[in-house]
Amino acid sequence: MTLALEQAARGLGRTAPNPPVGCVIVQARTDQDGEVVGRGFHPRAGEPHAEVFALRDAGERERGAVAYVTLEPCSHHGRTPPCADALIAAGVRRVVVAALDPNPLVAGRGVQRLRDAGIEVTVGVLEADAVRQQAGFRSVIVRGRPWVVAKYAMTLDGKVAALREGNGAVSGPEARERTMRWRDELDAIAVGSGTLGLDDPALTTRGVPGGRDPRPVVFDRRAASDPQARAWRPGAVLVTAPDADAAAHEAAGITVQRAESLPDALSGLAGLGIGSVLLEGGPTLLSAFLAHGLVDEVRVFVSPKLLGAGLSPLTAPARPMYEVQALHEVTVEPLGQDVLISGLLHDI
Ligand code: AOF
Ligand code: ZN
Repeated sequence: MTLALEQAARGLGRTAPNPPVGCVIVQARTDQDGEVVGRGFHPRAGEPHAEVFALRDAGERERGAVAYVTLEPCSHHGRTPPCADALIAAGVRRVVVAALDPNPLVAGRGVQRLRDAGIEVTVGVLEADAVRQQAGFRSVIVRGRPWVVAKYAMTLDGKVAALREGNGAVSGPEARERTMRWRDELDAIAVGSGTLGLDDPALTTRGVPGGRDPRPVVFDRRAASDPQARAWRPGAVLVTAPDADAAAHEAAGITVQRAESLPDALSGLAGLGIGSVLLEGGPTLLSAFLAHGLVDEVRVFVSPKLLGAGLSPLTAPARPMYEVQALHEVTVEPLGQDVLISGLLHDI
């Protein structure tokens, strides 16, 4: 299943609104020993599912084999035919599934179909890892909004930027490399109008072999941002108020998403096929997301530097300590000179 999760990861950032899914086919010699005969992953919506690629890869060697799949094989005719049927026709003996498919069109029917055909099915192997990997897909189906990952880098005294000009990067090259990997893996990258105006960020993925750029999403209530800013490339989205004058952005070919509130805006993004969002700044936007309970995961780089007076990662008034939002499933990882601290605010 670990190999299947590695296969699935190759589709991260490319499959929305579908999930990233991986499949590995093993000819078992004994319970402890076997040979991987096929590998596959779902490359993008509209293309065949992971199981189909893995069966193709196995050639004729899948008969009597065990299939490891990170998501319950589908039972419905979508853009592609049911994978459960493909596995049955291929004559696999056993199917091991990491997580059930929350899609109401599948939701247990895939497993049932396999069992009805006499195939032994095990569910729940490395389930937590699979669910995390599929967070964007599952979030849209279960909650009607994308999975939001907030990311920032701060100094040892908790500042994300200086108050005056002369702002360089807070964190080092390893942290930057990690951020670029996340940009490659998440569907969209979001910033507020303040960050767009101050930094004119490109919001692209750089230095990742085979990498692709996330869809830029700019939260700009008044639609006052420069329509010529670097972030505006095909697929970019302007999120603005219902009555804002976005004529210049529309004329520039930018997708304009109008919403009354932040929660409505996020439902709108899900409707545009965005399952996961990397929220990269600034403090005003992050504070608004947190106030609405819309941040699911937090990834923070702490850099061994002291700045003194500067901008905090959050602008909103601090909550009283008894209401503080504590992360769970926290991990701490040294990255060069920096430390990456990550954790969840919500589960999926
Ligand atoms: C699988 N294996 O690799 C994936 C699955 O329109 P379709 O035919 O692509 O169906 C999309 C749905 O199929 C998607 O919403 C999810 O429920 C499931 N995705 N299932 O067996 C896969 N990507
Ligand atoms: Zn399928």
